Amino acid sequence: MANSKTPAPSGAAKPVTAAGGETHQTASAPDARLTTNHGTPLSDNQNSLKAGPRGSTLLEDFILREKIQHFDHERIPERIVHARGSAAHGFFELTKSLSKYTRAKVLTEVGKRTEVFTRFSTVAGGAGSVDTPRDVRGFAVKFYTSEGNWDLVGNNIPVFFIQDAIKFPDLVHAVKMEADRGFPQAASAHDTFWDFIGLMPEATHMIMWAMSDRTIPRSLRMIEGFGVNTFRLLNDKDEATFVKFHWRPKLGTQSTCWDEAVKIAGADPDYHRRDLFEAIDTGGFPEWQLGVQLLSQAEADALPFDILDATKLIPEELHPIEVVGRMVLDRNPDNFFAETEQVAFLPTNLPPGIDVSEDPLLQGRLFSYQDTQLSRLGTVNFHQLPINQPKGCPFQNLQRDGQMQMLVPKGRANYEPNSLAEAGEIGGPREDPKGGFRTAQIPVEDGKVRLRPESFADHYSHARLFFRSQTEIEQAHMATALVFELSKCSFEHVRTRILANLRNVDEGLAQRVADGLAMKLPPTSAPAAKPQDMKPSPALRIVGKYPDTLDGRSVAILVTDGADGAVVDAVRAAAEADGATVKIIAPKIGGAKLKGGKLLPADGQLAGSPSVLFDAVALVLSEDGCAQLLNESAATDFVANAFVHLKAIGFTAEAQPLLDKAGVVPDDGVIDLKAGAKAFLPPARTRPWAREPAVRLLA
Ligand code: HDE
Repeated sequence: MANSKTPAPSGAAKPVTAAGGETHQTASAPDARLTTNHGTPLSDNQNSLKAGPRGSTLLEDFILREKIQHFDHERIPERIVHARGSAAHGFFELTKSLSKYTRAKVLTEVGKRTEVFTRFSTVAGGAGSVDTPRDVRGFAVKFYTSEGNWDLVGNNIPVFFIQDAIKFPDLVHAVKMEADRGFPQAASAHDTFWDFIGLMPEATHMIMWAMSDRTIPRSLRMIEGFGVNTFRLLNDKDEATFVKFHWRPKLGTQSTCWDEAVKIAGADPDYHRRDLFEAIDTGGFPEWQLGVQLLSQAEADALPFDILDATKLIPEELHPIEVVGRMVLDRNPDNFFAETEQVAFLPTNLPPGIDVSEDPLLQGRLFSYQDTQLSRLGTVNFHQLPINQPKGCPFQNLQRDGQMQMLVPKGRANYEPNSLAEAGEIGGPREDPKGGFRTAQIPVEDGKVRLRPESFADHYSHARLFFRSQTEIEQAHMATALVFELSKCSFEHVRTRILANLRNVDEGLAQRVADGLAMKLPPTSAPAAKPQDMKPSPALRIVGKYPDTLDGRSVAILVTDGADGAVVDAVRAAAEADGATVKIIAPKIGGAKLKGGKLLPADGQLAGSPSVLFDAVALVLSEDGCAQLLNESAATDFVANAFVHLKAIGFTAEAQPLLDKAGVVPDDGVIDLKAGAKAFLPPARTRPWAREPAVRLLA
């Protein structure tokens, strides 16, 4: 049927536009006009070529075919893991030289800025899944160093589920959507995951981290990062030192509550992506310190566990973390697909002076990432994509051709050695024995075996260390998370096996989880090695370490018509002076008419801006405005959720009926704003943890 806006066919052979003159934008300058992919300028981008104005479309229309065909192929396979990600450009600046340990320029040239591209991700969900499931976060940094790219492809948790790469496909199959039903998406709370975990006691330490608040982060700007695997640094004399890499966020490590994370998923599925983008867009550049733990072979040998085992961490109380640089992310990508989607991280991208260890998890990763890019990006030439190309140094060799070859190499010689350079021809690049990449000379001791070393056998001491190092609040959250996840498992034997394993971590924890499930504690499972008590590491906590400002956080001020503008201004000024972003939320997006008649424009409408999206809230209402909100569930939810999610609530006296209806009970985090807007800041900077037992039955 003809589009109603399309002028009736006149019989004249003049082009007909669908949208009419107003939206039919034209250009005649060559650099402004639309073309096909091969450069032919278009005269009409509104209509396909048809047999008559109301007739069938012609196969001849190569312009339509090219456009539709390109569109049909716009998607590439998403990453098998870490599919959902967000990224940014920035720089790394070295503040302390590691020249004693490495010859890598990126770690020896103090003050030099190296460009980086950093991609954060969830692990289990697909590319279109939400940002806030309980999940590990990927933290992958590509440093464009002057000696080639260095990719530090890490996570926000310093250990991993498994010890050997051969178990990775099993782990990922178990956590992803179940094979027959295709759900749940982006969730570990289901039978196959916990079945696998129960049968793989080596995962227990990682499970302690996964059940902690670290896996429900407040912001990607507020996560730590870890290289996880052990690497080596090699100095000028090729002497090797073990190294563990750490990223520490300037804004501190901060988390949400589980119920809050669940509700954010509905309110804003792009919560973390938006937060990162908007922070950078408004000049609030996220920053991290890079720290290293350095260990000689003798120091590694003295550890009561194997430094090659990625299920173990080295407590920083035992080997301190030395800060050697900082990373700042200061530019959003120009194009999500070209950069964030097409970036290819490879743990094998190592500049001279940084080398791998024999960690069997890392060894498998050395193959996997290169391999996966071939199916994801489709060609061995993926390194030629702008986001993957080395910068500030040439990349050249005698590899040739392949699909989508973008380069035009010159010369006759495509082999090495060759002697054509001497004949005046281009002979190509040559190896550099001194400055090139060299592998650490590590003696190979044994014959070929397919077995797990005895030194990897202890699966519980570190899980115990992590649990016992936490504050009581964090321990309660872990126990509660375990109860939640296991309650989603329909097979009783799956739950029972986890309980049996937990007894090796901590009897109290196992009992709490059993009580939370209303199950009996089963006999303890037999550990491969007897768990040891290690000295607790308070460095592993989050609670009690929130920074003493609102830097990077957000405050909502809920207003109604007739609200007192002076109070709004005072709260806004105090919160902004403390570093927060302030948003005005009103029942209508047009804003609220304040006492005195002035219109205060709103940043968000109440129903679409629930309190889960903010770190603290202030209720500046008029008596009438409050009376109306008593009949609006979005308003009661706004207040009730702020309360149960342990947020500071500032209020004017007129808001009391709403506080009462929402079940808010006065405590240190509920602040009458007549005491002054500043009184609202201290509870807003943290979470009033003491409130939690009053609002949640914790395990
Ligand atoms: Fe990955 N991992 N991984 N992984 N991983 C991938 O590579 C793999 C592991 C990590 O933002 C894939 O390009 C194996 C540990 C991040 O693009 C794939 C093993 C750590 C990212 C792959 C591991 C990570 C990936 C999928 C066990 C923390 C996202 C797409 C031996 C140190 C990078 C891709 C980005 C991505 C394989 C274990 C971190 C399939 C085989 C341990 C941050 O190659």
